[in-house]
Amino acid sequence: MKRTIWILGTVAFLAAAMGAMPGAASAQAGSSTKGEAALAAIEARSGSMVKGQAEFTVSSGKVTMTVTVTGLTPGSHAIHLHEKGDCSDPEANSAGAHWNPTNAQHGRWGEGSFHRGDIGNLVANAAGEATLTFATDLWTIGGDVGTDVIGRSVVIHDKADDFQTQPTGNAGNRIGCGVIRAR
Ligand SMILES: [Cu+2]
Ligand SMILES: [Zn+2]
Repeated sequence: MKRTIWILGTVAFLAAAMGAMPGAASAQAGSSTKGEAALAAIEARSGSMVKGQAEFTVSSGKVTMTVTVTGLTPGSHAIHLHEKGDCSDPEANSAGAHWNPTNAQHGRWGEGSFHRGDIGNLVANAAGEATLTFATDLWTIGGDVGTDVIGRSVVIHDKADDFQTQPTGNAGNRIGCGVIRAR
């Protein structure tokens, strides 16, 4: 009897361990992470007044991102997807580098070499408001790890992206950050 209980316990443990493996997790992802929409709530960092959101939807094989932000200084501000879904640091350094699953050079989206997170620049009006709509078939919501935006972060910078300086675009401080979550 004792031995039977031990075996059952081992089976339960193995089942739990397999559930945590990447292969098994993707089979479960249908209900939890593979979806048609995602959202990042953008919060202020580096002492800024930035607030906003980035919404992601899927249509005809493309992901469309719609960003609305307030609290910016008028003018251009770099916006990127960064590799880590972690905005906990006061200066958003926890978000890591630009999302770059293809090991590319930083650049301008759609021209030569560019990171998968190199969205470009937001342009804020005199009231500090900016909106941007961006669509691409290079991203997915819940697809392959090299395309999946879930678990990345949206980062907004103090300065404009110059599309040349490696590996950051010389965009300065990280003034807004939001983790991209399935919804
Ligand atoms: Cu950035
Ligand atoms: Zn980049």
